[in-house]
Amino acid sequence: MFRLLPILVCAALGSEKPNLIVILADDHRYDFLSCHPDAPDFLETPNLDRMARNGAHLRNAFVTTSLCSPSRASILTGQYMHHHRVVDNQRAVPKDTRFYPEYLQTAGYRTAMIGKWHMGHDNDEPRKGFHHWVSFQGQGSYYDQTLNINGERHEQEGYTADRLTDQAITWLKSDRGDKDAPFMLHLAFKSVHYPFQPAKRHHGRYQGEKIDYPETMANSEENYATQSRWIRERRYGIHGIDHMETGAFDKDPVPSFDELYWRFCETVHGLDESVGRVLDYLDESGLSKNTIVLFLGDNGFHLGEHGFYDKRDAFEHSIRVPLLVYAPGHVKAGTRLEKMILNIDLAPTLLEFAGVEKPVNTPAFDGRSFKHLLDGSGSDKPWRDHLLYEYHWEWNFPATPTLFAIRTDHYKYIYYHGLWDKNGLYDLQTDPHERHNLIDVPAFAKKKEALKKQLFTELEASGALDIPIRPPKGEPLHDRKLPR
Ligand SMILES: [Ca+2]
Repeated sequence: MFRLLPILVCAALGSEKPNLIVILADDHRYDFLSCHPDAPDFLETPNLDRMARNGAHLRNAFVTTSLCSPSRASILTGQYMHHHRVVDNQRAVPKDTRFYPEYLQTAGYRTAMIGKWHMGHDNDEPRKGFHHWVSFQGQGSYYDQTLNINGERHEQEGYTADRLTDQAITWLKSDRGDKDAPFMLHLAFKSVHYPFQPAKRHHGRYQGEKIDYPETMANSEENYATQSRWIRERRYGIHGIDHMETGAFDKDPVPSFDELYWRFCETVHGLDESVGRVLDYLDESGLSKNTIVLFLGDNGFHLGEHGFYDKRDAFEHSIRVPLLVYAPGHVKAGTRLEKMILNIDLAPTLLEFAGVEKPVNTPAFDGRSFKHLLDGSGSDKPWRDHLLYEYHWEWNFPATPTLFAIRTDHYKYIYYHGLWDKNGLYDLQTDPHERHNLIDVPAFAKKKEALKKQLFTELEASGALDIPIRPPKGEPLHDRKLPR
């Protein structure tokens, strides 16, 4: 009997691979968690706070490209945009793309994708790697969204985040097939992407609350004195706060910033409720003992910083994302991580938690596993001290140029490609709002040159300088509005 024990232990461990749930929010700012010191005072996200309190808050999480489709592709491939080649929001993924859920599926996991896919506008059909598929075309809508469920379209009524949560809980409860197999769920919400539409029960919840406008929002000489010219110019387009979402014509009045801000917060609150329903089910069913739940955003979002609205650029509010992990059996409550974690790190991390090796002859991950930082098994090991960021100019939204950036804990250097304009250099410790561009300050000339050299050495070695130019596609929102 005694001799059999190791075999039994192995079998037991083998059957207890952790379940994995990734909850992906759209355009959710890193600081819009009510437990974050910079959150608006009135914002309530009790369930995200609960994840942070009972799990880990990774306080320096970033994307390597701040745009929906490229970032989603990075999360699912573990690769930079220049490797997976989903370079804008207009095109489907290349045919040979490999997503990490495929590897989990091969290793015996039951896998589901529920929610917004948005890599290619026109196709809601099931993609490989998932046993169960619930999605819709492109951006989808906040209400009455028809869902493609495993190849068949089903009309839905009500708030899309609620319906997607219903779908997720039903799958967890009864539809995931072999209950002894571990599972992986990718649950991607439309919330909180524009046009911010809260659930009807939340509409107006924050109306009239005091908004703390960012320091860099005003169209003042002080704010733009040292900045590249394109930054001020962006105010006069669809992604500037003076003309946001005015479409192809210079409509008047411009939508109210305050109204958009309140609706954004109310939409975040509804998203938080959905997260709470998933966590409640996991706790009630006992699944949370062996399930790793990650919550993150696909990119950041400006609400007035630098006069911006939207994302894409390399400033902090564009590239930072919220990242929380709730995994009672694996991650200690109250864990706080300050190290820089990237969207390309998710796939290798989840595979390591699952004990699944990436199959041979599959594309290399650019990211690295942060499992040892989360579970404390190697928190003293060396970790990255900088990140690389890339964004390619988009025909549809031309205000933001092609750019490359390198960010350390102390400095950020931003190179703008193809512009007769200044580049950017910011001291993040003395100037966290990135208002003072140091690019022309002689005392920082050596720092600037060193970061530029490092940026281009690493981009070139990785193959990132081979920028694809593709035929323009989709609606151009080129209009440059009049200053107001
Ligand atoms: Ca997004």
